[in-house]
Amino acid sequence: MKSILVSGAFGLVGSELVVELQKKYGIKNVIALQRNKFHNDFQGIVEKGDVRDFKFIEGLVRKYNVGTIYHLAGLLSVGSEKQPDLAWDINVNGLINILNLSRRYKIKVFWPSSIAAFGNTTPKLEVPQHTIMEPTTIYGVSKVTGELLCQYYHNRYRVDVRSIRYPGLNGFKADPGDGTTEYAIHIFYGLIKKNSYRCYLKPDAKLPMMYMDDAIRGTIELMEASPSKISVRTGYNLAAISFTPAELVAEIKKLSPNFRILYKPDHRQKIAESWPKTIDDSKARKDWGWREEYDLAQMTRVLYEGVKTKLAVKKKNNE
Ligand code: AKB
Repeated sequence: MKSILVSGAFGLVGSELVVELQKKYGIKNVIALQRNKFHNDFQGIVEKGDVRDFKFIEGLVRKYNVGTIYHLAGLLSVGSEKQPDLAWDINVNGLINILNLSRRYKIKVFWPSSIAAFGNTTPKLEVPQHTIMEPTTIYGVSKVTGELLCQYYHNRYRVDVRSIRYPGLNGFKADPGDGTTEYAIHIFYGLIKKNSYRCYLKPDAKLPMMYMDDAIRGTIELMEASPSKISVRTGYNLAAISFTPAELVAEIKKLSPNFRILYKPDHRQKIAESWPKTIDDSKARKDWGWREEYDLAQMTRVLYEGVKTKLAVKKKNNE
């Protein structure tokens, strides 16, 4: 079979996606690409390089006979606001390189969009698939641009590119990135380390979220769906659970009743306020059968156990 290249392979999504792809397609058929951060215990093929370097990525495509790219490399919302030029360069120019390679070598592509593509003028509740998209962050601007590029490359060059507007994704295998929804992962580190957390969002900041296993399964299902089922070439709305920090804290308190939370909203609250609270994902459900499995209580339990085990292993290794 042709091989699968994953950029951003050791990021929050990549760390879990690569393992699932290896299980499904074989360890020899998955190439993990990362710009700088490496996991020493990684089992599999790994390449170090930058998605902005067209010649380098083209070299990988030829060397490994790549047929599919999961192009995950990119900066998140908060990190992008710190370095808008870099965010544009990586998020947009990196994607253009991947799309041009896909056009030339007939590669199938997955690229993640985000709820950050929405903005203050988007309806807050049950956001439809087609709606107003006027994001306020450079990250959101790069996501709307990316979605339109994907649709353009599909319409003009028949590139088989597929995308999801990811909600906040919560997993424990990789360290959380520099995003806004990531409080919902950081809170578990606070819980395990000191039974407390200082939250940078208000208690009622409701956001669309999803447990990582659902996101990984949904991503692979989208990529495996027959092209005849794909009617959206921008980014599919995908929903699972929407919750506020206060609702998450209530779940955490069922596991650790003395958990303490301090709310100190900062600039990230404004970003959260510009995003919707709930998403209408009926198109993804109808087109390719999307269904989430984890609710808030299940997600809270697995994140609690996962982060607890991870930190215990880390501590043991440092002793
Ligand atoms: C972020 O908060 O920046 C990301 C996202 C919703 O895309 N988690």
